[in-house]
Amino acid sequence: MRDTRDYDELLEYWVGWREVAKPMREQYARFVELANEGAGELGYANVGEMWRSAYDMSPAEFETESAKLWDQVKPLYDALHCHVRAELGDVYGEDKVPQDGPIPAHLLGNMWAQGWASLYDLVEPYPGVGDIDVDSTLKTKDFSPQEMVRSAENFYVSLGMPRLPDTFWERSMFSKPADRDVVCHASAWGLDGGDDLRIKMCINQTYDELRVIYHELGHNYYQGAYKDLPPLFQEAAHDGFHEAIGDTVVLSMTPGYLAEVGLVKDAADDPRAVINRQMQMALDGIAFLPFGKLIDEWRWKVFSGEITPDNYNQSWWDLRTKYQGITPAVERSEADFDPGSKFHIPANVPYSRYFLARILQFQFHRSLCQTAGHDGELHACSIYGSKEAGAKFYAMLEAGASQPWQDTLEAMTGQREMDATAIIDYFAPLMAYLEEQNEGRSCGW
Ligand code: X8Z
Ligand code: ZN
Repeated sequence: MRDTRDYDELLEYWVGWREVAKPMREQYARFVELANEGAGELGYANVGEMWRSAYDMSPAEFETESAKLWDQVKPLYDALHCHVRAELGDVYGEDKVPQDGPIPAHLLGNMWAQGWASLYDLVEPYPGVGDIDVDSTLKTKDFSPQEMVRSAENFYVSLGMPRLPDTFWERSMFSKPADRDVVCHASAWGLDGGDDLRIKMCINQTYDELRVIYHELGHNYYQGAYKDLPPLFQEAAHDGFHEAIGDTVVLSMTPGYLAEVGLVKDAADDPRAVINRQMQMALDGIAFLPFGKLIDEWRWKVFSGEITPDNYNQSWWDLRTKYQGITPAVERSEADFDPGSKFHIPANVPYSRYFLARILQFQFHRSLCQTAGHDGELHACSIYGSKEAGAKFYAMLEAGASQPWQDTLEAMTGQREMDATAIIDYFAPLMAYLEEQNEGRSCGW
């Protein structure tokens, strides 16, 4: 789906992937009953309430908090949506991509339309300006999975953090085994009280996957840092922090850093290259935000009983359209179970964490860049090699869950609240570009 631009071929993959989810429907409904029973025994009204209780505030306050963050970033998403829809209209025709409605969900270069980075070639603002094509370096230099993981480890080590233990290299799974089925969805493990760190992943030679490796190691470094705390504190400040560690490091993978470690040829000193790079990042991080928000909104309602099995699929698509402005290109019905096609639903992994992380990472980055003594615009900052930033970062990891997350956030950033101003400021150059491009277009769906 990353590579092809054939409407029908994409649709075939999109539909096929969702066939496997259909038989999950009944089992999922039963699972919801059982999980709620368990949550009830622990004193919660339902699983959704239990999940929303993990943020040192009431479940209702958490809902308000995440709605507030979404309101802050929505204008940026809407501007990106408008521009991408226009470009897709040129590629596929406005009969296929109507310019006043939601985008067909299979055209965004990703099975779930959750990250649009592979559409970059269609929307590259200034063709050819600045080399940010890490994909091609990984292929021409034929990076092995181990080398890609080593590159991520080296970043953390440059901050003064320890090397990963030998057992990490011996026991992790980096490649898809040929002889058996495995869950390929990337994960990081802190076993044996945090002494046995591993990742499990089927690594491909792409920039997307390189970023996932940096992300996973963020989990491992957290697990290694809090391992000596009492067991109840061996956790992140909240789960969004766990997801944000590696993502924060990814923000330091600037063209300057990538050139320094040989992943791109050279970093262009050109304002147009900044816009290109920001577009590449926004297709990943900004496109993701509504998706990150809606997954748990659907589950909160499922667990509370507001959404019932007879409207599982309809309510799913209502949210997908409301937040992401996308729509299925073929009719869906309650014989389908499209939520089941996304790993975290059957695996029952809470998802708000990723939404929070995509906002927190910029807050962390802003403060670490300050500590690193970065002078100039935030998007040009890489904390690579900064022992000062590394020490501050590691102190946050070592604190684990030993205090309310607001205290941890304050120690790190001086702020007690999650706040999207850092991500908005970061993307100000791209926002100006998008507004210019969207002039005269009618945005929205
Ligand atoms: O599931 C993940 C990680 C494992 S913690 C690979 N992510 C979400 C996803 O793939 O849907 C990272 C970004 C969002
Ligand atoms: Zn993760």
